[in-house]
Amino acid sequence: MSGLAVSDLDQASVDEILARADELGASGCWDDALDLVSTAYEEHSAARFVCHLARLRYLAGMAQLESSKPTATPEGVDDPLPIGASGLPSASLDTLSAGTLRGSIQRHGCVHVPGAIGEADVAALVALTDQSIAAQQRWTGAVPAQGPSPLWHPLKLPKREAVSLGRKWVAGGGGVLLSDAPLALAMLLSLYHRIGVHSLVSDYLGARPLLSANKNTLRRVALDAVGGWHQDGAFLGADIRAINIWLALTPCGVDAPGLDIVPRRFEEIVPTGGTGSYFDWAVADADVASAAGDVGIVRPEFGAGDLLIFDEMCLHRTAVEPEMTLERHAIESWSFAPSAYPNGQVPLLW
Ligand SMILES: O=C(O)CCC(=O)C(=O)O
Repeated sequence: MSGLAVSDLDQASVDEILARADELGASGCWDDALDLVSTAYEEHSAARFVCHLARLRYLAGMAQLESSKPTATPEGVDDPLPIGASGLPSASLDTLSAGTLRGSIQRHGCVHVPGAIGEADVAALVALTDQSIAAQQRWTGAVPAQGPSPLWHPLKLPKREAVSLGRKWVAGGGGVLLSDAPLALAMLLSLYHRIGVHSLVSDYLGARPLLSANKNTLRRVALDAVGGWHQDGAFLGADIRAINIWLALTPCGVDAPGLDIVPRRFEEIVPTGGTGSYFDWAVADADVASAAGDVGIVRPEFGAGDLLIFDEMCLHRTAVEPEMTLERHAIESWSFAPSAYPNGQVPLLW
């Protein structure tokens, strides 16, 4: 994906390409529509192309949900990966398969993939995160006067869906929804395609994934962040098929907020809202300690470019301590099988 270059196309030519993409979408050819607009962006850098891509992914996601047929949960489960230096099952991306991912999640709740993303891509994503946060902070609630910005352009949605995104809450926590940061979204998805994350997630879910606009976030976690223990299944609901690709963009876990994890499988949601829990969906420390038992809690030291892959049953929290001195950048990216998609989430075709 190209950056913030100035486009060589006039508005009428952009209009024409976008109209053609909308026609393709209306006739059900969503991939052709997405290809047409991403190629046009590659060639001409017009901001409206990359902004329209996010909207096309939403429309395609809705169409996919409407037509999706039940698909069985895939069954291949291999032995869990060995525990690595982080205290979690670990593998390189090219040796990780859906079977070992399943086996490791079913035993230890997650998989750590050190150094999955190279330095140049990490640096580009950190820059895009900072620029998208800055663009969002300039937001007054009005439509930007200069037209759509590829850094921050709120995805246009019906009111109920727009409200469900909780944009102000996400911004208050130092985040930007990826669906509102079209250039970062396009770059991340193209990167994940190129390095095999898309096919790993598809194999794991047994279907082409739908992202959730609510649960795909660029984050710059501040030192005063609140880290409530939780399982995402506590608010995503039961009977879903989900996977989160969490990407550390800066080193974290020692000087910057990382993640605390209970590295065991939970078949149930651990009781929430106990004494001292910050949110009603959060788990109190005492309940975490008894749920963790002998397995205990792991606070890995993540490097920039590491992935942590986990599902909705993994018990985790943002790990933050008064001694920490640095902010942390990361991207949270939840995907779901269309036939087991959670209620109330806004779909984006991946
Ligand atoms: O990045 C964080 O600190 C929190 C991430 C998280 O809770 C998640 O990805 O589900």
